[in-house]
Amino acid sequence: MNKPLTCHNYINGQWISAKSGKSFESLNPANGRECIATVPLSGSADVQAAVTAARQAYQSWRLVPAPVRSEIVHRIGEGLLARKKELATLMSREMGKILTEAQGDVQEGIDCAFYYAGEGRRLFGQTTPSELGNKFAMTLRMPIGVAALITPWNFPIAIPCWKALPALVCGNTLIFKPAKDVSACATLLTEIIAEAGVPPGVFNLVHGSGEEVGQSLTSHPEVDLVSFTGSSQTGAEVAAICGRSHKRVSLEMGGKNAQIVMEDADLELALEGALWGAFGTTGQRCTATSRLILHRDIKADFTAKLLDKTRKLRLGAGTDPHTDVGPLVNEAQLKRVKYYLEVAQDEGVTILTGGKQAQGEGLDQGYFFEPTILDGVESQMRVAQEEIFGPVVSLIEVGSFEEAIAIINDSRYGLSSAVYTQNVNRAFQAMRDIEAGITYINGPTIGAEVHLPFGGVKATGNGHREAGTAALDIFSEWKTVYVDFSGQLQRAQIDNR
Ligand code: UN1
Repeated sequence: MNKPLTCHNYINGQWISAKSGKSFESLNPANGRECIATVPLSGSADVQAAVTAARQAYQSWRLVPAPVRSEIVHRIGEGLLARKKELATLMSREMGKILTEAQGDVQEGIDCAFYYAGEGRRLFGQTTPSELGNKFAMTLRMPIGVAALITPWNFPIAIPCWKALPALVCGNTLIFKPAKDVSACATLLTEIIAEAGVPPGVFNLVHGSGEEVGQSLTSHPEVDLVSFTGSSQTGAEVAAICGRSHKRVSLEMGGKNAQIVMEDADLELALEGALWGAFGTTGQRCTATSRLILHRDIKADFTAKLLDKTRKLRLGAGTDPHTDVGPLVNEAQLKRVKYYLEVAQDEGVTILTGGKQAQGEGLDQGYFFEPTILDGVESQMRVAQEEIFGPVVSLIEVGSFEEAIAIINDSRYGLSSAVYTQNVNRAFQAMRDIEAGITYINGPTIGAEVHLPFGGVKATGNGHREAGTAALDIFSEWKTVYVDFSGQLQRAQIDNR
């Protein structure tokens, strides 16, 4: 076991403890007895210090030319690249995902940095003719101010980067509140951001709970924008608080993503996709496949093969290179997944494989759950409607493409979706008719790239998209500018008529 790290808050360019002097521990989910880090348990006084610093720094940061701001973002990318292995290993120890996926998570942050570094030299607005002579019209992207970034534990580097890097390029100053389970990863990320040359107060880190730190950021009158990724339930509360004080709020919430496999699909490809989509990251992605909608003609064959592949998945610590599926992130998640297995039994579904906490050598001290396949699931059942966030996938049988589309849309969520078919007409109908922010044709529900918009419809989002140029619309505000060089009063809609 390595010696636990000591984490600090990062406020106004200083690494400091919580004002309360209290701390909590971040534990290894593969071995709950290993403490990864001790972390400041912050409260509203720490939030206040961070907001004051961010508010003050905003006055100069907003005036730094965007191409200069983006050079710092480029250096953040270089820092992430140089420390990719170190970050990935720490992530694997701290939240359990397997090493290759942890490296992918860091890579997503690197991609994001290099993408938004370029954006600093674009940040395009529009120029457009005025309806009046000798008058010029254009739009400019303006920063919003102080932004709070509240992020989850499942993508400890990628998701904070999706938020922080476009926000910095746009000229905002930030307060980062990571999930408690990934405090050490957040600290290392902050170290890299600080070393890249972000001026004091521009990027602040406050560790602690959602109830304390999250709540106090969301309700703080000097915070102008909240960008939140987490559950739909918490997102609704965040939005309600922000709504009352006219804060901009961007929400990325739950999913109940499905993969359709039609009778004409390339079955081997669909199988690989299902396995990766359902059990990659132990099912703990917002984009994870939690429903498999299978055409009845291929269902038996597909299910038998899926079962065979699922049973071969090796559980273990994410840091072990032989592991396919790591632990759940903490005890609460383990309880949640166990609870849904009770629900499944009450609903009368068949557990084809898995269904319980995993036992065995190397597994007893961790939060391991067996990869689970539920059969005989009907669309209205709770296991087909509610987000489980674990290695559990439900099989739903359909008799036609139309029925498959109806079932995929029978959800309060709408993040990711996938359709496996060789029929081009069906593929295009699916692109048009599926109610989701993301649709994959012949690919799994996971695997979004940083230069395209990411987000969902219905209870998944509130109309915003992260990543790509879409993120700039979260972190900047349009200013419309008219320049009249006629030297006289010109009245729009009235003169020249
Ligand atoms: C998430 O689970 O919140 O598309 C993010 C994917 C990843 C990002 C997932 N690139 O699965």
